[in-house]
Amino acid sequence: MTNLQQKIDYVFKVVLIGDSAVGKSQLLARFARNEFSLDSKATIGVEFQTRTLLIDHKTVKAQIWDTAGQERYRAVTSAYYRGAVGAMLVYDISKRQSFDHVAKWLEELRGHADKNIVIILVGNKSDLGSLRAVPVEDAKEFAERENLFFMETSALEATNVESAFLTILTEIYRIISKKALIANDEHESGGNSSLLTGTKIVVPGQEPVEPVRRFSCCMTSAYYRGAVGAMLVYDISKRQSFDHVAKWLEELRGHADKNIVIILVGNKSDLGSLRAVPVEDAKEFAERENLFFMETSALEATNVESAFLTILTEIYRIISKKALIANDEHESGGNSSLLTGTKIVVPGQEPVEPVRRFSCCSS
Ligand SMILES: Nc1nc2c(ncn2[C@@H]2O[C@H](COP(=O)(O)OP(=O)(O)OP(=O)(O)O)[C@@H](O)[C@H]2O)c(=O)[nH]1
Ligand SMILES: [Mg+2]
Repeated sequence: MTNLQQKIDYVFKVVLIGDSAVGKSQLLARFARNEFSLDSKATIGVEFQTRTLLIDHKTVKAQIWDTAGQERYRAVTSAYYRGAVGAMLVYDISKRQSFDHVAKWLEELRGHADKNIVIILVGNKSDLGSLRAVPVEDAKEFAERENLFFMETSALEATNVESAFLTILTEIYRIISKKALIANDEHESGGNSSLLTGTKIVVPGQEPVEPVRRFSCCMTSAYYRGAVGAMLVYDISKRQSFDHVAKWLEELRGHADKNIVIILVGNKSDLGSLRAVPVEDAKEFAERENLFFMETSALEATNVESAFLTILTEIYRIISKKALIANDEHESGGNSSLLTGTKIVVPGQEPVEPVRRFSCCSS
């Protein structure tokens, strides 16, 4: 089976947090690509990498999110934590301060993430034993008190990195597979679920045997969580795909932020001779439902750029207008009616914005 054909059973979002320079990005580089760099640059904004692995004969795609430990580079609103089912809280065993800040990071995490999120405390740079400033016992004790997994790692020597990630992923899998029977979309919607659900990916021809979902099409609300834009696509040469648009829209509106920007896209405009959906029908529908609309051809590269730019520009317009009233309090809870996205901070262009609720963590 090639990678492209691989069936993915679950996607688990895991976030990395902890002070700057403790090695978050290098732990991720080691886990995702088996790479390590000594002159790793401080992370700016948000990045993520994925690795697909097998757990209990299921294909799990780990989507690991990494952000800056430095406050001024952090892009973190609650959007960073939204949908996360696991977290790796990293300190540097040779930097006492990075361990002293762990409680603050945990507070931030618990304030923003799903309450059942699986957390592992990681003491990185175990290769620097001679410079140790945090006794293993202190960290163990803290982890036990706070009910966290705990492990010391070295991204440099590739010690326990695999093991640390596998510990969270396996625990997430254990919880989710146990809860699969009681999980349903009603519990999940709202983004504040007490169920740890992850994202179950349904691949055509490989539908899992499970209770019928509210919409026979598609996915769980985890897919929509945090989305600020949506492209609803049909095929202009397949009437049925247009007839289903209303169903997709209903699902979208039932799961996503109410201010999500939506564009209806009639794709395969190159197949004009096989047209089964008149432009007018689609335009009318889009107007009635207050959607943007465009016909595209991915094959001929017609309007594709334009369609994506239409949503992105509209999202930007709304967000920049709302920036003045948006704040973390509104966002937290994941049920915000504000379209907030994730603010990415670019070096040399730090935004002037109110000090965040947690001043913790970077020196
Ligand atoms: N000795 C040693 N150095 C490490 C290890 N992991 C990371 N480093 C080094 O520590 C420095 C910081 O690593 P990063 O991964 O960039 O740190 P970070 O936590 O992502 O920092 P921010 O992006 O600023 O939050 C780099 O020079 C890395 O090479 C490790 O296991 N052992
Ligand atoms: Mg980093």
